[in-house]
Amino acid sequence: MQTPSLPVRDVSEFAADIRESLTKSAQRELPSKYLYDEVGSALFETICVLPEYGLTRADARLLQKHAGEIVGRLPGPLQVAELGSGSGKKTRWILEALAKRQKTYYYPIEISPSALAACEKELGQIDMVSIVGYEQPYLEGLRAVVESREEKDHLLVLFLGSTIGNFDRDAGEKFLNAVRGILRRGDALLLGTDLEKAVADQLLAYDDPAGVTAAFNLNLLGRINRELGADFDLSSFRHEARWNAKERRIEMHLRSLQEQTVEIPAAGLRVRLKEGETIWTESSHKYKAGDVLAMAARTGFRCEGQWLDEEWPFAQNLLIAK
Ligand code: AVJ
Repeated sequence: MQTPSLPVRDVSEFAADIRESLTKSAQRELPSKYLYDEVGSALFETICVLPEYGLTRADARLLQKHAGEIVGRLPGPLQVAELGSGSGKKTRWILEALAKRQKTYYYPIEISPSALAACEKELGQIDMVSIVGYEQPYLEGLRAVVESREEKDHLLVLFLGSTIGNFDRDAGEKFLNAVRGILRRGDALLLGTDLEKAVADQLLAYDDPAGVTAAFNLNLLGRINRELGADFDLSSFRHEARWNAKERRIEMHLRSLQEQTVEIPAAGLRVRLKEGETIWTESSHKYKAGDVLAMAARTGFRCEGQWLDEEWPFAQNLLIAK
């Protein structure tokens, strides 16, 4: 049986989210999770190889270097779930380290069907590893994984790439709390966090000279055009990256270059944008190594290990549910 690539339920949820965020009065917004359609996911993969964007390479380096030690600190038999699998490339190091000692189940949890497919393709051939993908939001997927596990199994949850940085700080903490609530005592969470660095470097990472990040950001409007029948003129917007010093985060915005009206039929919406007004599309919070430890302690975890990259400030944090 063929499943439709875009179930009706998703279109209306997408439309409702766009409607709510785009009509906020003080500052219009769009939810960053919608950046990753097929085009957005491909552009993000390109961002990850840009010299200015060191985050993904730092994340991968740490995993490559320390995967043996990380899994060695955890009791078996161990199953692996991942929140937002992305392409799955970095996860290979963990799965290969684990496959040396046991047969391993890997459960990527990912709302983007194209990312899930890429991940299954990338990791499908590892000996001793079986993949079962969950096309669901993070917490729902994690609940489903936990319900299906056997009594003897321990769980390692991967939340890599500093995806947590997309949450506002208190929402991020709430999210860790919710993850903890789903886990059993002794289960583990491997959390990747991008650390604060020189502001100029951070800005360049989100506003690269080749314009890949600009295209990634603008594609969100293209996606709304394609899926909700909207008429955004992408050339009437400009990508902008800002460092918000108070909140210690990079913000991506799309600035309207002129006064304009946009129709979004499937959301039943007409939006009037002023010249110079921005739509806020993403936040990437940056951390200090100590922030993560404090956050872990407040959300029911203890830190079993923290590994820092030497080239690009980034931390891999191994947290154990208390
Ligand atoms: C995948 C959320 C970690 O915030 O750095 C990259 C996404 N946005 N360039 C990030 C992103 C612009 C990325 N995360």
